Amino acid sequence: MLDEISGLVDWQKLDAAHHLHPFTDHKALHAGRVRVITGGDGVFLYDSDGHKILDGMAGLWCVAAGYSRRELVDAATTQMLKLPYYNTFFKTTNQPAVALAQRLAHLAPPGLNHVFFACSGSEAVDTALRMARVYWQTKGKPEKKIVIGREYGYHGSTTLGASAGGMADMHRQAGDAPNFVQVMPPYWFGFGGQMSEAEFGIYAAKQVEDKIKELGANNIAAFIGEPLQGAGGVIIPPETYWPEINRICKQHDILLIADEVITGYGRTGNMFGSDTFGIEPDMITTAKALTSGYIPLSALLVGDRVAATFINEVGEFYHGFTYSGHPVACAVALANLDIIEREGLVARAGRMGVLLRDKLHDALDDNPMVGEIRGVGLIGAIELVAEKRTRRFFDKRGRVGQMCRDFCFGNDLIMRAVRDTMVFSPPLIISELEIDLLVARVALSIEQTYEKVKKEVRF
Ligand code: PXG
Repeated sequence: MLDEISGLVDWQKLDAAHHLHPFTDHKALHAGRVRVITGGDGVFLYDSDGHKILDGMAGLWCVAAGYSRRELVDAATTQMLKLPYYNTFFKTTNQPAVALAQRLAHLAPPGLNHVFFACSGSEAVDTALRMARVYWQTKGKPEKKIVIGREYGYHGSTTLGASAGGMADMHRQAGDAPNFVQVMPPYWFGFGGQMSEAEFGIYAAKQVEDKIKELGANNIAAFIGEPLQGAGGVIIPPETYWPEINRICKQHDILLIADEVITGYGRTGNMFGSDTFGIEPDMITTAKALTSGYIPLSALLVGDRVAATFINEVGEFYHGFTYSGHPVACAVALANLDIIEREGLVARAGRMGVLLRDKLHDALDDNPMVGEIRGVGLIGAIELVAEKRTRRFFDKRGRVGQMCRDFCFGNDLIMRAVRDTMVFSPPLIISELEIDLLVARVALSIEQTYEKVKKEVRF
């Protein structure tokens, strides 16, 4: 039906008339032209203007297995024909949900053997925060309510997720639930490099401990952190950071929640970011690559101490969603994990990530505006700075990043700009040739940005 009428419809106009987009300034959007994506294949997207675009972001960090995987479509179709929906409330389950829970328990780091399903990363985070509160209530410590997060952290867009994250704009727009505080992120490059990376990792972790001492460990439920901060600009902590956070959480009896909505299922070159960074979490939130984004699904992996409390002591947990354990979503996730395992995408992410960074260094190290290239597995960032030697950022943060992002779009490459940090996270199936294409397009875009910046921006 859509195909038949597509040539007759002004999709841009219709979109502007009725569609409110997420994280969008609509006035600015309507002044320009919305892009209509019509198809996808492998690492490429197609738009209604006939462009073939290299998706350097895997959608929103999620399309691990690439677009147009027939196997995932077949898994959904088969399950839809058999049982399109039933809930997992009221002493009921379904086979795909059981099989997926077992498989995730097997894949998870040691000690996490239970799974709670929801539909989005935000809901998984909300569930984790709720479980943390109920855990402490059950343990006779109801005053343990505060959750510590980090500036630039992103934990989703429900009111609790926005409050747990460290995005000031989101806090301002009603993301201000009580009992959330933030400390500094382990952003070594942004901190200016006065300390060695290892020293800075300890220093950033110490801010968590100082906050605990300030507020009292008896008032704190949990620390929540992404293994690396994705939406905040792919902030990769120094190696010293997470072991110290493990120690601090254990010593002060605080639950540790690793938000792996971006890092889960291979992105960093291990199945979980917790494996890559040596994190020992009580709970892990996952979503995105669990189904490669083909269908909404999230899974909260729950560690034994918390799970045992819920199973043996809590009684009823008054929480859940209509689509928790949705059979079609779980069937797609199982097929997606088959692809990830069969094609060795996790180890491949590690290998291809090294290759990608090597090529980026070759192409960009001489550019005076490139302050740092960093990454782990197939996720990374390029810092654009006003002065390379002193790591000085541009005065008006975000302008140059946006400029560069627009050049990328013009060159048929999707990258995200976070402030003036260009971030990338391509599908894990990206080939060496496609990496060459990505590097060529990003190098060209940065060169074009530099030429424009020289003319227009006061350094
Ligand atoms: N936690 C983390 C670490 C995330 O990255 C969420 C939770 C929330 O997931 P849902 O499925 O509720 O969106 C995320 C999502 C961006 C961008 O522009 C990042 C996300 C979502 C949308 C945009 O970088 N991350």
